Amino acid sequence: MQLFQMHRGLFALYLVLGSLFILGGATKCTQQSVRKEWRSLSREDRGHWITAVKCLANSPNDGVFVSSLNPPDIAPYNASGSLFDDIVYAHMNLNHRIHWNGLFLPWHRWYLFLFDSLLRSRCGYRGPLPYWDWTKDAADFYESPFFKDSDPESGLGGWGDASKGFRVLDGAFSASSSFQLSYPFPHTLRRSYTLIPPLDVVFPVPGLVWNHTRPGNASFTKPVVENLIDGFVGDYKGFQARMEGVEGPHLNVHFTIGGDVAGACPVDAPAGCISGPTFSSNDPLFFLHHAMLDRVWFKWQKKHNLNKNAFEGGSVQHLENASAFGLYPTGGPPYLTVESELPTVGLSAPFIVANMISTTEWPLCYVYD
Ligand SMILES: [Cu+2]
Repeated sequence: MQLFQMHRGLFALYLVLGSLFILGGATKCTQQSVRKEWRSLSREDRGHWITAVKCLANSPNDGVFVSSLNPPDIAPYNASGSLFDDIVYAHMNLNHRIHWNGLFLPWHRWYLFLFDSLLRSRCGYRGPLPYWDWTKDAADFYESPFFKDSDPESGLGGWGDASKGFRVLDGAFSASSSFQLSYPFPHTLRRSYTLIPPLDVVFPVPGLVWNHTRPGNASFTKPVVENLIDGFVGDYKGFQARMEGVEGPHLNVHFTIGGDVAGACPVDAPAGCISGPTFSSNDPLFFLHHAMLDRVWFKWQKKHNLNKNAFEGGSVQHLENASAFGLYPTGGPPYLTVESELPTVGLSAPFIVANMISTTEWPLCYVYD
């Protein structure tokens, strides 16, 4: 309990210092960390990352979470959840403010930064932040060796067992491991491979036309990513809309994996469980997937001077029908600027969009290999 109080005190101090740094603008990077592809990490480092993630899932939360939106379609906050659960709940609570509007890319960049910072400060992780280059697995996603690492210490595990509600039974995050989830109800990790994600069910925008025969993995091949990085010169809105939209890699990786990372309630879920992108960060794969999306943004930013500091987008998502979504795929008015604040629900010092544009400037200080 004493330790817990001390953490809270330190955290409050951190919040104050963080704010001062932002106001003063005097902080510089002392070094640049290099984020690496999961499979280029040593087995030891993969094990260390997984151990740190499980440590967050077995650490008490800091009692600093502050609700921002309180949307009616999510489970109530669980004050006795773990620190990992608090991170998941931040994504649930803010769902409508951070998807299909201008905050999508900068907010998820902050979210990864927060997760990585906590892995280090609370659970002693010292290795590189891993990303997952799913273009290497797109050709035969189901059979990819990526999903066949069953090592109980360093393996991410594979597909869930259909006869057991798609619970993952192998790898370090298996049902019998210490990795237990709270939201939207207590359960263990699930993955449910889906060749052609039913986008009209999982992304219900009335009137939206999509191709019912197109496998999800067609949306995250190497040529798709190359087109994203090479295209949309100076067109931030076009770049984000393509990445986040129905034909882009963001949704399709989430929904091809299925289960928790798709925010899908299982058939045996208690009443009141509502599917949506909310609890998708339950699966640690979420962070590897979003690090890859972040890397694609990083590469696009480096590709052209006009991309480097590009940012635009609305603050309000428009999923009410296809024509509104077509008009405002990255949000409608009021419009955001780089001075707009990122909602951090008390989990870190406040940041603005401008803090998340350049990865090589404070507070981020990283590059991708
Ligand atoms: Cu998200």
